[in-house]
Amino acid sequence: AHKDASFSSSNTISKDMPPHPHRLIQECHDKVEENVRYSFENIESNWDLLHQEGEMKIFKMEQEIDGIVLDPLKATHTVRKVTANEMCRMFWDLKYRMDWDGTLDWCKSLETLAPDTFVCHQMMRRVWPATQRDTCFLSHIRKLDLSHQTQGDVGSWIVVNYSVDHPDAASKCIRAKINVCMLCQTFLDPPDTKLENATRDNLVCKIYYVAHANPGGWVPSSVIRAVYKREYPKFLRRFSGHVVDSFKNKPITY
Ligand code: 6CM
Repeated sequence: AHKDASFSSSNTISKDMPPHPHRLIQECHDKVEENVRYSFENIESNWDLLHQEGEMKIFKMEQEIDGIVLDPLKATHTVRKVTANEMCRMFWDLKYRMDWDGTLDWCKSLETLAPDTFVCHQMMRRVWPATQRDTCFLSHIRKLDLSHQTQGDVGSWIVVNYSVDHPDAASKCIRAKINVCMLCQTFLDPPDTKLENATRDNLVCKIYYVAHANPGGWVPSSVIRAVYKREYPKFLRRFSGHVVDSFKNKPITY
């Protein structure tokens, strides 16, 4: 029921909460469309299971260009007691970032383009023996309308983080390039629960996370693959645990 080859930004934009206009809105539409497609693409034989833990599954596809590791990464996870909105909001909103992202020295917003879109500059922690990396990316959150293709979905949200240039993002280290997305869908368990009667115990959030990263320069492939193998499961575990803890006594937001 999840598969549909005919996504376009016009048929996934939520009618009740369309995105705010700004100078990079078309690029945001394109990245949303591309990442919705990546999220729902089938895992074929060219993907390897990197890690499995409960309902969390992380796959990678080995890919190198000129000796630089580009391994795309795809993860799916199911987390209970939270909604897609809560997951995506915590992933997007910079004020929570340092509470869950252990790979960073710092992060800051360089420019707010709209209430749902800003330019983020982040410094990654240095990983020995590689040179330190930073990233500068547009971060955009939006409500999706996937009701036409997923039965039982009571609210879908997406965050896309994709690299952009910005005059205020000067840096002395190496700039990594990213195209990352977190897409979440809320379901109710049991499925016939009335939305207005649902409690946190009825919430099931399905997560699709896709990361394309270019380290921006050579790093020994064994080092970068070891970092990914350690850090992506840690991130998904820590992030989802943090969202569950943060919202446990709060009213539900779809
Ligand atoms: O998605 C994650 N975090 C977001 C908020 O911070 C944001 C960041 C994405 C960065 C993705 C990883 C880029 C890796 C670039 C190459 C670095 C090479 C370092 C040298 C190592 C030897 O979307 C969670 C990110 C979890 C990262 C593992």
